[in-house]
Amino acid sequence: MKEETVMNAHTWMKGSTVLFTIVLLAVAYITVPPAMAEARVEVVAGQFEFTPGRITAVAGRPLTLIFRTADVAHGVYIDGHGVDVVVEPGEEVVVTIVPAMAGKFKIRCSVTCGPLHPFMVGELVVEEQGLNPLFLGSLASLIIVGIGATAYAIRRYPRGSRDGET
Ligand SMILES: [Cu+2]
Repeated sequence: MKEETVMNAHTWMKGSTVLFTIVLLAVAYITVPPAMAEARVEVVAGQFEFTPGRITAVAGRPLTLIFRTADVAHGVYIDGHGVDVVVEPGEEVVVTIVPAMAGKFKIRCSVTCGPLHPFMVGELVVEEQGLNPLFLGSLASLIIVGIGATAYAIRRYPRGSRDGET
């Protein structure tokens, strides 16, 4: 009878721990989506390059680009992202994109700005969004708790003892 009470308490504890972890998992997954804060990058267009020449982004995460020119008017055309703007001296052009998929996309100057204009090419590198670390942490703790609870239950209540045979 006493044994049974202990086992019930243990089973309840195990159950609630697993339940708690599942709730934590769900909350982490819902409240912290991979597309977290928006990223901002300032880009200066000049003869005959973009600075930085390579912009990294994460798929699904908004990226705000702030363009300026260091000299004459330049254009900014980003392959596959519908960006086609002209940046005049003294102006600031702000564009927000949400890259849909991972890959490398060319950034070209679309205004003839001088002899080396055709070589004025930059790159947008979009990376795959990784799994949320909080989600992975919750998943790991769920597995550890599960294995621990099972191992403990097997040791504590070997086959047969549950029927009161001891
Ligand atoms: Cu240019």
